[in-house]
This record gives sequence, C-alpha cells and structure tokens, in this order.
Amino acid sequence: MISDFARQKFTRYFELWDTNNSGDLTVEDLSTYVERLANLKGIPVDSPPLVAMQENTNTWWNTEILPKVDVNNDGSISLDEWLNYCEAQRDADKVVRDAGGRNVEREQFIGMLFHMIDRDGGGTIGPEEWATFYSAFGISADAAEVFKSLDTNNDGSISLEEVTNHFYTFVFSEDPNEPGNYMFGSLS
Ligand SMILES: [Ca+2]
Ligand SMILES: [Ca+2]
Ligand SMILES: [Ca+2]
Repeated sequence: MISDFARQKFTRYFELWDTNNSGDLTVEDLSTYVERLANLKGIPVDSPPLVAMQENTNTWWNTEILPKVDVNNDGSISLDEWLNYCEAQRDADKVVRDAGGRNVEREQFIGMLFHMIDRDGGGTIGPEEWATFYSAFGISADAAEVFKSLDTNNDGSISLEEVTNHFYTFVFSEDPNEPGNYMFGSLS
C-alpha cells in the first residue's frame, strides 16, 4: 500500500514531468522536459548534444517506460499508472538498499539532473542555480527557503551528495520533517 504522504510526493513528481499539464505523460512531455533541462545549461535546441539526449530518452521511454508502466496500452501514462510504477520501483529499490546495495540507475538519474542544474559546471549548485531550476520547471515553492533546507552542511551550496541523499528521502521517507520531501516543491 502507498501512504498518503508517498502519494503526494509521487504526484508532485508526476506534475514535474507533465510539462503541458494535461494530466497524463506522453513522449511530448518527455521531450519538453529534456529541452527545459538543456535550456538550463544553455544547450541549443537541434544541437548534437540535445539531439543525442532526446534520442536516449526516447529509447528509455519506448523500451522501459511504456512496456512497464502503460498498463492499458494507450501510449500515455496516467497518474494511476504512474503511482503504481513509483510504488513498485520504490519497493524494488528498497530491497537493494536494505541489502546494502546502491540504486545505480536512480543515482545516474539524479546525477544527470544535478549536472543540468549546475549551470556553470562548478560541481555544486548555488542559490541562483536552484532558483533557475524552479522557475524553468514552474515549481512555485520559495526556492531560497528550500535551498537553505537542502544545504545540509550549511556551506552555501548543494553538493551532489546532498542532492542524492535528499532524493532518497523524497523516494523513501515517511517523515514529513525531512527537507528532501519538498525538494520538488510543496506537497498538497
Ligand atoms: Ca502531459
Ligand atoms: Ca496508459
Ligand atoms: Ca552544502
């Protein structure tokens, strides 16, 4: 069973991907999502790196996401399909974690996101970079406030380690006091 809290988080995550706010996820949402990430880094549309990213994510969508998640085969992912997928994925990841392993795919994913948000490529995320990420993805939370809460060691920047830990909180935690739960904006 999925808790109300986990449902709120996975729904928030869904909204992040549903870039045209249509209430379901399609390959067009994915393409816009990748473009937004590339924009953060100033990678032009139609440039070889962006074309390569789009090809990779299309392959991921067609070989991983649609076969596993699109249960009713209509070519798009509904919120219910998404929640079932997030729950199954979380449970599978938990088995690996409990055995002392690492969730390599998730860490690659969060690493990719981190490097896109790190616009100047300095290896850490500063407050302006975090705010730009929020505005690019239409996240309405107070970026400065969330930034402070995610800067665990209070050194004025968010490291890859900090983001990775918060992302795990986002996926696994049932404790509403942990800041990672709100890394993609407020929950409702
Ligand atoms: Ca959509
Ligand atoms: Ca579907
Ligand atoms: Ca820090």
